[in-house]
Amino acid sequence: MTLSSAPETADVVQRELRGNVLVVTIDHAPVNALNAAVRRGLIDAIEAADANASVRAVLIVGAGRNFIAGADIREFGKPAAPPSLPEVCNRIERCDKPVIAAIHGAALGGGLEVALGAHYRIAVDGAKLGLPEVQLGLLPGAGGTQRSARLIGAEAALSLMLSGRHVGAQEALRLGLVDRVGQTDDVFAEGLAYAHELIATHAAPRRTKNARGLADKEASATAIAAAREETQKKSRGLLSPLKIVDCVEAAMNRPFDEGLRFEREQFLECRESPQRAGLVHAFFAERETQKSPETRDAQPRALRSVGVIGGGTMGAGIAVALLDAGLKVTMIERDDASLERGRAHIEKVYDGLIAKGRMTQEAKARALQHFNGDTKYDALADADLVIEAVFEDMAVKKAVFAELDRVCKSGAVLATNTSYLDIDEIAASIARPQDVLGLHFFSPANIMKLLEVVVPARVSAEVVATGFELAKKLKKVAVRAGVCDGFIGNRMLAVYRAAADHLMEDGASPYQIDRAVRDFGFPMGPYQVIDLAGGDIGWAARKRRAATRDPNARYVRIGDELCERGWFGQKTKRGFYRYDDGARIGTPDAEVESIIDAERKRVGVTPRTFTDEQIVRRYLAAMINEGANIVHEGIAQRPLDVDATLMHGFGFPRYRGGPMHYADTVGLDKILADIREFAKDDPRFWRASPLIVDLVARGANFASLNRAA
Ligand code: 3H9
Repeated sequence: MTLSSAPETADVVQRELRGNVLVVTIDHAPVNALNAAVRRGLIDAIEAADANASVRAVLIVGAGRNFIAGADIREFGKPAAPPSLPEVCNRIERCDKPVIAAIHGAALGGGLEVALGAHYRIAVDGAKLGLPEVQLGLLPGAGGTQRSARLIGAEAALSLMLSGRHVGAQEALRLGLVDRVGQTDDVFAEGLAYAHELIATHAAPRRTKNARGLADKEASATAIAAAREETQKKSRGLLSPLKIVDCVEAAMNRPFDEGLRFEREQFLECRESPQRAGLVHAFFAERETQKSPETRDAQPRALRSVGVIGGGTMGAGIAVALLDAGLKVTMIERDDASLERGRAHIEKVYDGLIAKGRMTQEAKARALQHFNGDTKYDALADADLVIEAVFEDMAVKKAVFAELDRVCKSGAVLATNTSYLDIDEIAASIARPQDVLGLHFFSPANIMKLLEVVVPARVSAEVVATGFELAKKLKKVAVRAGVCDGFIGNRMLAVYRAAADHLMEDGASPYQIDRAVRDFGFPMGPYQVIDLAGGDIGWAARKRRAATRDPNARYVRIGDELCERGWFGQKTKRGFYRYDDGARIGTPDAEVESIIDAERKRVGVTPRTFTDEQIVRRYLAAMINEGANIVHEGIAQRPLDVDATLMHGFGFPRYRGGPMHYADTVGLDKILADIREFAKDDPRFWRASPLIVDLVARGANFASLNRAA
C-alpha cells in the first residue's frame, strides 16, 4: 500500500512518513476549509496509515496560519459531494493507530470536529478552538454535538456551541478539549514529539465517543434544562440554538450512533433553512465590504495619533473607539468648559463599563493616558488623522476645515463625521481636497459596528484606504458609500420611516407597527427607536429641510405634534410611549392615539386596518426600493454593501441576511408587484427603482450583482 496521496487530493492533503509517524498536512489556502478534496484526502490518509504496518501513529496538522477553519462554507447550497464530514471524523476515530491533532490558529467548527475525531489533541499558544456554527445558522454536524458533550460535559459543550465563542489553548486545556498545551509555538515539532511519546508509552487509540463527560446524568440534565430555558428567552426567531440543546440531550440519552443520526437530521434541516443562507450571506458580505477599488490599489497612510473635533456624545464615542484601539487621541473644543464636558462624556462611557464589570479602574486610567484635550487647533499639528464631529451645519464645518487646512501636517487625513452634508462641498472649500474623507460613525460610536467610509469625488485612493485601515483597527465593518443626502443608511432610514408614518396615519397604531417590525426580527420598532434616540433630533432635521421639501410629497405631522408638546421620548418620559417612573420600556399612550386620530381627521384620512404582515411588506418594500436606488446610482458598490449597512447600523436581523438578500428570497417580482400595488394610493412615494424593474425584466436578482462586482 502506497503512502502517497492520489493526485487530485495530493496538493491539499500531503502525507509524509517521519520515522514511524505519518504526518498528514492540510494545505488548502486561505484557511484550510474542509472542501471535498480535503475530506477525501483525510480519509485516504487514514486508510493508508491503517494499511501500513510501519506507521505507528498519525499526526494531523494544518499548513499556514490555521489548523482548519471548518467546513467549506462556499459548498453550502450546492449539491453535496462525498465523502461527508461525519464520515471523515468517524473514519479518523476508527483508525487503529493513535491519531494526534496538533492545533495552531483556528480549529473551528468542522475543524474542531476533525480534532475531536482524533484520539489525542495538543494546542499551541495562539490557537483558537470553537464550535461557531450557531453564528451561521447551523449546529456542529460532524459529530461535534455528540463528541464535545461526551468529552467536556453538557454544560461546557452547550456554552461553547450556543455562544459560538473561541477559546484559547489554556482554556481549552482547562475545559478538557485538548490534552496538553505545547511549550513552544512550533506546532509541528510539538505534535511530533507528542506522537513519539505516545508511541513510546504504547498509548492506544482513545476514542472520544467513549468519553464519560455525560456520566453524571443529573448534572447533565440540569445543564440541558437551563440551556433550553435560556435559549428560548434569548434566541428569539432562531432555528439552530434549540436544536443544539436537543442534540446534547440526545447525546445524553441515546447510544453514540443514534445520537449521530439525530444530529445529522437536525444539521441538514438547518443547512437547508433560509436562516443559514442569510447568515452565510452576512458572513461573506462583512468580508466583501472591506474590499474596495482603493484598498486594492493603494496603501493606507500611517495611523498613530488622531484628532477629534467636538466633545459631544458623538465626538466622545469616537474618541473612546479610538482609545480602545490603542490610538493617541487629542480632542479639540472651543473652551475649557466644553472640553471638560467632552472628557466627562468619555469618562461616563468607561464608568458605565466599570459598573457592569467589563472594565477595571486601572484599564480606564491606562486608556486615558493616551487622551489629551486642547482648545487650540495647533495641538493637531502632528495628527495623522482628524475626525470632526461638530454641529451639522455647512458653515460651521467649513470653518473647522479651514482651521485644519491651516494647522495639519501635509498628508494628514481630514475626515468629517457628517450624516448628510455634501462632503464634496466641504472638500472644495480647502486647498487639499484630496485628503478629505467622510467617516460616518453610528451612535454610540464605541459600540456600533458600522462605519460608512464616504468617498468624495476628489479624494485620493490612499486616503480611502486609510479609512478602511482605521475600520480594521477599530474592529468595525466598513462600507464604502458615495456622497448623497444620508449616504446609504440614513438615506434608507428616511424612506422606510416615511413608509411607517404613512401606515400610522392610514390606520395602524405605532404600537402595532413596532410589534410587527420586532416580530420580523428587528430588536426595536421605528417608534421605539425614535423615543430612544430623542424625537427632537429628527424634528430639528425636518425643520431644516422644510424649505427644500417637495410641497406635493405626503408629509405626516404626527411626530411634530408630539415634539411641539415637548414629548421627545425616554429623556422627557413621554414620546410615542410613556415612560413613567423612569421605566426604560414604554407603555402605549392613549393620548398619543387621540393625537393621531385628530391628525387623520385633519388630513381627511379614513383609518383602515392593516395586518402585521401588510405592515412588514410595506416597510420592507420601501427599504428595498431605496436600497436598489442607492445601488443603481452607485452610492453603494453592490447590494451586499446595503445589507451590511442595515445589519450593522440599523438592527436588520442578521439571520435574514439584510434587505437585499431578503428581497431575493421573497422574489424581486413579488416586491415589484407590491410596490406597484402600493403606488395606486401614493404614486409619488412608491416609484419602483429602475434597478428592480430591470432585474425583474431580465429574470435576475440582487445576488447576481454581488457576484458580478
Ligand atoms: C462547519 O464547520 C459545519 C460543520 O460543523 C458540519 C459540516 C457537516 N469556508 O475571515 P478572514 C475565507 S461551519 C470557506 O478574512 P481571518 C473568507 O471568506 C464553519 N471560506 O481571515 C476569506 O476569503 P476571501 C464553521 C472561508 O484571518 C478568507 O477565508 N467555521 C471559511 O481574519 C480569509 O478569512 C467558521 O464559522 C470557511 N469556513 O480569520 C469559521 N472561513 O479572502 C469561519 C474563512 O476571499 N471563519 N473563509 O475574502 C472565521 O471565523 C475566520 O475566517 C478565521 C480567519 C478565524 C478562520
